[in-house]
Amino acid sequence: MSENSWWKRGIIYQVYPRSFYDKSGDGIGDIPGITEKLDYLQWLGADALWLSPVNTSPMYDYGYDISDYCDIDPLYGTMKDFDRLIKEAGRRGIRIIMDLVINHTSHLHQWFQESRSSVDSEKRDWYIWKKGREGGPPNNWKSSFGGSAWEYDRHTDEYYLHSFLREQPDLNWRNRELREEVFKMVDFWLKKGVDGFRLDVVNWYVKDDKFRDNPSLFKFMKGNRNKYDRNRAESHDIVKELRALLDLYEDRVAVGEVFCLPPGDPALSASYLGDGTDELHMAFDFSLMYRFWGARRYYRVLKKWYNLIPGQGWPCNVTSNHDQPRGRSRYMGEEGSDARARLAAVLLLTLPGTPFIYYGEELGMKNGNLPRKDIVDPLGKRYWPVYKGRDSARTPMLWDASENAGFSKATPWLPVNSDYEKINAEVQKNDRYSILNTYKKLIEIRKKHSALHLGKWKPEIRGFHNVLAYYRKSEKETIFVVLNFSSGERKISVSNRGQWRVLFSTHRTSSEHLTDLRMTLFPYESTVIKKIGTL
Ligand code: ISL
Repeated sequence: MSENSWWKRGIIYQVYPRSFYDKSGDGIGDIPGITEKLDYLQWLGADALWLSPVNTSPMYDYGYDISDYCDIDPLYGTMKDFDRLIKEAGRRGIRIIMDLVINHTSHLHQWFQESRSSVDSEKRDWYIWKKGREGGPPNNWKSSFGGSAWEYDRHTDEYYLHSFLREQPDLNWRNRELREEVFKMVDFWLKKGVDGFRLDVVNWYVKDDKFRDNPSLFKFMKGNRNKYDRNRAESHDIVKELRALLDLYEDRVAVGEVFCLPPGDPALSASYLGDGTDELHMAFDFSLMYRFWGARRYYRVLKKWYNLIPGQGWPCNVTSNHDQPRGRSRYMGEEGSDARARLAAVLLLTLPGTPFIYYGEELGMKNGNLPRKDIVDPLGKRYWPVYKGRDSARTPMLWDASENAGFSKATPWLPVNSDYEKINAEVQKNDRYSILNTYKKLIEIRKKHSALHLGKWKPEIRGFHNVLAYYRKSEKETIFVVLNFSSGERKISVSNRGQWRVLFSTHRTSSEHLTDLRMTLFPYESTVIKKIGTL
């Protein structure tokens, strides 16, 4: 792992395949559709695509329930289509990262079918089976998607564990044979040339071997609520083994989804980086995603996060994904939302750590506004209207102003956002000041300047009066980033005499030179400037 690893310099773009581009004309995005849009992704500057699952699946959880790890779901195409995607992406310098969903499989996976068939099945122990307790489930563990985590199976009079839907039985990671089989599958994809994996709920793999009840008292205290069904120390051993496998290949990457309740626990996320060389290359921390808008709040979260990253470890940053409301809608305040989306882009792309961009985020795409009848996410169906589920963040990518936003010739699986005539890639490509061009420009600048992708982070204004400012410094360069989170003007005065040139700004032109960092910031201004000489 060198300073120069591609994933340290680069930008990773998350594609939700169902919603990206429909080539086959059935209303559902597909792999040939992704291949078709590679030129756009290259133009934007994506270095890698993380694909949400494309493996065979009955789609109870839209692909996060896999029934065949070594094949592609026919809805998305064929293995040949996938091979072609890798090849075509490679030609454009774009790598492919797959979603590795190995906490659980689909209930239709052959392994589970066998496991369920009899208590004597060779694969019985590949899943987690237990006898009931006092006429009920074995313990008090809850499914993250509602109800008990145990499903009674009449056939053998035992319960199986499912941390999510009952159609997603949890694998038993304590079983050596199962482990080996999963690693073989991982190796299969590595040999095929995928550049890495995003590990779904990596901190949930191993469960308590005594199946103790989770504490019900103080259950809302961090870590306590899921004391026995998640975050067990043994999950780290599995991550280490996976890392060792990846290290047999050149420059492959593993990024883990570390999910806990309440969400965002930087210490837990950072713990999955091990000593920085022996576990994950990167781990998501969802703290930024769950904070309300504000410079001080963001500063605190970031400071904590960076302090926890081990010496040789590497952070990453994420502000949107397929499980949460879109950043643009979360930042709130209609009047300021465009400006806030821009500021969020500058923040994401000037911070230390690999930026992850969720498809459509680069357009400032908003949440879809879906009526009950259009909801398909099992979570939305179950909890409507208290929680409407995740569909609103998964509506089709907005390509242009034509029918269905250019996503598909058929009726899309989720309705297209109603503002698609204004917010779409084509319109924004032609507008120098669009959010899309903001992303493109910032990505370009980040890659060009070592200070931005490799440099140290030195906070200068720590969120007071809603302004955040920091230096990024490498041996060769000093860059200053200033972000005004407020809707009012703000004056800053930082003493650093020298000649500064504007690299990017929401309000200033690149011909503007400054001799000091005394500025009156416009509402929501974000500016990136580089030191070009001393006075
Ligand atoms: O989506 C959530 C609620 O809004 C989260 O609790 C989510 O369950 C958690 O982030 C784990 O997510 C991952 O695993 C799930 C899958 O449904 C999600 O899409 C995936 O990102 C089960 O595989």
